Parts: sequence; C-alpha cells; structure tokens
Amino acid sequence: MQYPEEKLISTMEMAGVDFLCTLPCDRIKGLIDLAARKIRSTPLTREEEGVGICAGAALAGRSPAMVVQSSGVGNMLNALMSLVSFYELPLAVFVSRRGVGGESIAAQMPMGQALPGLIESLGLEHTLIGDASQFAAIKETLERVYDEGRVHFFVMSPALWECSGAGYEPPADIEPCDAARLGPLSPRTKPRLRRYEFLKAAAPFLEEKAVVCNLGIPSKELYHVKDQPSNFYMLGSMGMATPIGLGIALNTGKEVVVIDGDGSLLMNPGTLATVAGASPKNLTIIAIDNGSYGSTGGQPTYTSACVDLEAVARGFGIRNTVKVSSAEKIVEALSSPPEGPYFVHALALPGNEKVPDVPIGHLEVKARVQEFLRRT
Ligand SMILES: Cc1ncc(C[n+]2csc(CCOP(=O)(O)OP(=O)(O)O)c2C)c(N)n1
Repeated sequence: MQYPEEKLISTMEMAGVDFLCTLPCDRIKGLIDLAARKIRSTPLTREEEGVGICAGAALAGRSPAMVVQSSGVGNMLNALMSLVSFYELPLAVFVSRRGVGGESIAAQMPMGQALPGLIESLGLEHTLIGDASQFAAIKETLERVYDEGRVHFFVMSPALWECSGAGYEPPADIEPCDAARLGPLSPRTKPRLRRYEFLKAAAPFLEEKAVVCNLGIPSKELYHVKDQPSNFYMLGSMGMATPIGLGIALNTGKEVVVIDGDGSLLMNPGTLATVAGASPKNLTIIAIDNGSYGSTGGQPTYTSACVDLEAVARGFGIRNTVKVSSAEKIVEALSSPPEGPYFVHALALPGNEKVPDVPIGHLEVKARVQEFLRRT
C-alpha cells in the first residue's frame, strides 16, 4: 500500500512538477522529506521568497510548486499578487491546512480557518483536498496551471495524513558556517556615485546575462542605461529581486545578475541564507546601497545607520563578497568575478536620475526573458 505522501508525489511527478520550494509543517514533514528525494527542492526561510524563487524557475521554463503550512500563505500575499499572478507565471501551492479537525494549537485557527475565503478574495483558485482519493483529479488541474500560467492552491486537510507512515529523521551532523573563517570584510570608503552611475559602470558586464532588477526607479534607470531582452524589470513584489534571480540561476546554465537595493534586501534578508545554501555558481548579486528608499523619496534605511550589507551576506554564509564605492572598483569586481554566489556591495549616494517609465508591458518583459532563457 502506498502512503498518501507517496501517492501525492507521484501525482505531482506525472503532472510535470519539476521544482519545489518548501517550508516545514509538522503534519507534512514526511511529505517534504520524501518529495525532496524525488523532485529538486529548495528549503525556504520564509514563504514569500519561495514565490519569488518559483517565479524565477518558471521564467526558466520549469513547472514549480510550493509545499507550505496554511499560516505561511499569510507570509506570501504580496508576491503572489504582484509577481506570479500579475506576470501570469504558473505556481501550484500545496498547503497543509491547520486550525481545523481537532487542532491543538489555538493560534493556528484564525489563519487556517480563513484560508479558503482569503484565497477567493484574492481572486485565486483553490481545491480542498479531504482524502487521498482526490489526488488523481489534481493532475488535470496541475496541467492547466502550467499550460495557462495560473496560480492554484491545493488546500490539504490534516485528515489526509492520519494513515501516514512516512516519518522524518533530522540529519545526524550539520557543519555550520563560521563567518570568521571567511576572512576580513572589505574596507569601507566614502560613496561617490549614485545608483545610475553604478549601473552605467556595470552595464558592459550585463551583456547576454539574465538580469533581474529591483522595482521602481532602479528598473527605469537600467532600461535607460542598458535595455536588453534578458532584463527582468520588476514592477512590484518589493524584496523579490534576489529570490527571482536565485530561481533563474538554479534552472539555467546562463549567468544571472541581480540588481537589488538596500531597502529591498532588508525587507527579506533571509533569502541570502537560501542563496548561500543553494549556492548557485552562476549568480551575482549587486546590492546598490544608497542608504535610502530611493524610489519613494529617499527616506533613510538602516544601512545608513547600523547595518553593513556585506557583513549580512557573509553572516548568512555567502563566501565571496566585496564592497565597492567607485566606478573603477565595480569594474574591477565584475571583470574577474570569483565563483558565485557572489555578493557585490556597492556603496552609493542617494538620488535618482530623471528617466521615463519602462515603456514595455510586463507580459512582454516576461516573454522576452523566457525566450532568452530558452535559447541555449
Ligand atoms: C511591500 C512594499 N512596500 C513598500 C513599497 C513602496 N516602495 C517601492 S520602491 C521602494 C524603495 C525600495 O528601496 P531600495 O530597495 O533601497 O531601492 P532604491 O529605490 O533605493 O534603489 C518602496 C519602499 C512597495 N512597492 N512594496
């Protein structure tokens, strides 16, 4: 007899799911563990970054899915709406529903019980799954998700796992990162350039690479400095630039560059742990740190007071990092890059260049990037 977990995983495989992002729930620890043995899986620090990583995977031609707890859906709303749903990228979300059926943790109830209504209010689709006999019907829905670029939730009742025999054994030994062993950080010198001048200096190194650019003025400036079909201009989903770049990097042999910002990285810093853990050799993150939320008026961020993003990247386990504050230094950093993941911390002055909006629609932006990534 097959365990329900095994049945579900074979259904996913038959429907073509080939990339998973997961964050544990006690009820589905067996499912997540078994799934990772069959389908390429990336463990997450927060569910929202999973939406970004899956969006990147979908741009690179994968059929991604997430396996998370109902409370985690609350952590992913903005990226669901302003990234995958907006850009019409496919995403299947398998949710371990809590807060129902004899739940013992009271705090699980508000989110778990509200979940179906919440999904409906977002204008998204879901299927409630009460027992394993419904798994067969999932395949057809999944195929529609991937053919039509839709988001769909499979809300799985806790009753599903009552006859489960799949367990989970944590790994016996884990070797933690010792950041002190990675050597000293780069010296900090005064910034001399704005984001725009950094983009101009970096532009020759972006040629023929997949480039994911932070939302707002950075994307407009990049369009002005160097538009190319392989540029993914974000229009929403603040904090998702690095996750999207990671999702692409894990699913292509091409070089990937993320242009991120300090405000955006501070919104979702855990994703640097996911980058370090997944360790894609083809990923460079250029964090343009102007100490401010430049796109919304220049309000200071904590990097202008107490945070060193290079130290943050190191602390999360990214080994190859450098700090630059001039055109010559960023050119040097990008001319002979070490193996990725590579974190380039560009100290910049606040201020924006007056440039017009990106004149191409979001679906065309997506189509251009997908076409670029399809080319071998
Ligand atoms: C979730 C969310 N919160 C706030 C905003 C408004 N917003 C758009 S861009 C931006 C600033 C981003 O700052 P940073 O990443 O440092 O990039 P910069 O513009 O400074 O280059 C903010 C706050 C948003 N779009 N989404």
